[in-house]
Amino acid sequence: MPTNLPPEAMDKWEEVEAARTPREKMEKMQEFLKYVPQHKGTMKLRGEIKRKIALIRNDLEDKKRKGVGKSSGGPKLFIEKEGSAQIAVIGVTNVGKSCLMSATTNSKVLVTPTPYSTHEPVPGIMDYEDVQFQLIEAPAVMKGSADGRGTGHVTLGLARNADGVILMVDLSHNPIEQLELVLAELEKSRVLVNRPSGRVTINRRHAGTALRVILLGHLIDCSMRDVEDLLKEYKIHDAIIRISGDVRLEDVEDAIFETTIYKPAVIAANKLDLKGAEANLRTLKRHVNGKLPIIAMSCERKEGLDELGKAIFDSLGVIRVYTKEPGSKEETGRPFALKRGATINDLAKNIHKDFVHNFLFAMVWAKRLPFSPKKVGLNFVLEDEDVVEVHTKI
Ligand SMILES: Nc1nc2c(ncn2[C@@H]2O[C@H](COP(=O)(O)OP(=O)(O)OP(=O)(O)O)[C@@H](O)[C@H]2O)c(=O)[nH]1
Ligand SMILES: [Mg+2]
Repeated sequence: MPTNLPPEAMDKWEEVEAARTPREKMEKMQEFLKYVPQHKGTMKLRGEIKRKIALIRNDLEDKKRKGVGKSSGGPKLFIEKEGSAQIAVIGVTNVGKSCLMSATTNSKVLVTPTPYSTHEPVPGIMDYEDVQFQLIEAPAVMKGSADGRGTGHVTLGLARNADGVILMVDLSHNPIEQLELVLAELEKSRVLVNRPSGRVTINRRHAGTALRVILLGHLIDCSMRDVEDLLKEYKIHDAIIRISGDVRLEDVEDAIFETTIYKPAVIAANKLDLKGAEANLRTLKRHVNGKLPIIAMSCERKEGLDELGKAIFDSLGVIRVYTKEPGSKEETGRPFALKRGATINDLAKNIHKDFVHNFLFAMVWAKRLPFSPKKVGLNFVLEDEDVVEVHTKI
């Protein structure tokens, strides 16, 4: 057992899972913590649960401050998604986050040399070719953000909730230090920007479906039986568990608490126009060593903005699919942004919930097809820039 929790803790966790309101969940988590012994093996878990409690508490206090129906109040923890993807702009103070918002979006922001001038999340829509991303400027990260210093929980909560992140650094002085500070705070709040080699996903199912472990990778320090036993100890009896890459029992436990999550990221290396920036860019590139894409830019001179858009698009692993009405020559407006590997079935679900039910066939126009258009079924795998006409019964 990675954390060696006593049975009482396992029972409490079941109550956490069953809680119906955020307040109840928070209270049950507090009770759960009392049963978690304090030793090195449980440090990560305790930190994570405390972070979750703090997030719920912030949210509840925020709602209370605002009152019902009022729109003023403290920083909003989560911002409703708009566009094809939500991207959090994260960085230490003064790197030019607001400048990026003002250069690429319609949002009203304050660009100023005064540090920590953005106090709450600011959303704005950025166009990249014919897709739209929602950028959200997060209040600056500082040392201790992950422990709640400043508006740390808001900033890191935004990163956790977004579909991807822009890690912004100022090239005019020590970008490596800035990047490492931000990465350390993200990691402390269990947000990773490099895809881990192993992955565990747990999909809870209704009672009676039993446990099904699908092993696509390797278990390093345990057997399938150990995985099943661990889940049962947490009272998880009905779920599909997918394991890929190299996985330890500890990673399975992480997945139970949904602690570690992965976010695609792009480094925006800003202020390329300033003295010393070119040399700093070179050392930054050596340091990152190809692990993340780096876009050199100057928000003030509006240079590198298209490259940033492309890097975001590529990192998210999305494809654009255009639709048209049967019989029409014209495509209908903006494309659908779908995950790479999406099928006609996914597209149909995105168009309308009845589309799958009433589906007859689809016609696909694409350069890669020897005969285009091609008549296809729901399982056809789409690619970027495909044009689709869906035919339904009604
Ligand atoms: N030379 C140069 N200055 C820039 C660039 N981008 C931003 N700045 C300047 O850097 C300062 C800080 O910019 P902001 O956009 O307010 O920085 P921020 O990251 O939003 O900072 P906080 O929200 O206050 O933490 C301002 O004086 C900007 O004019 C750039 O590309 N080149
Ligand atoms: Mg700002």
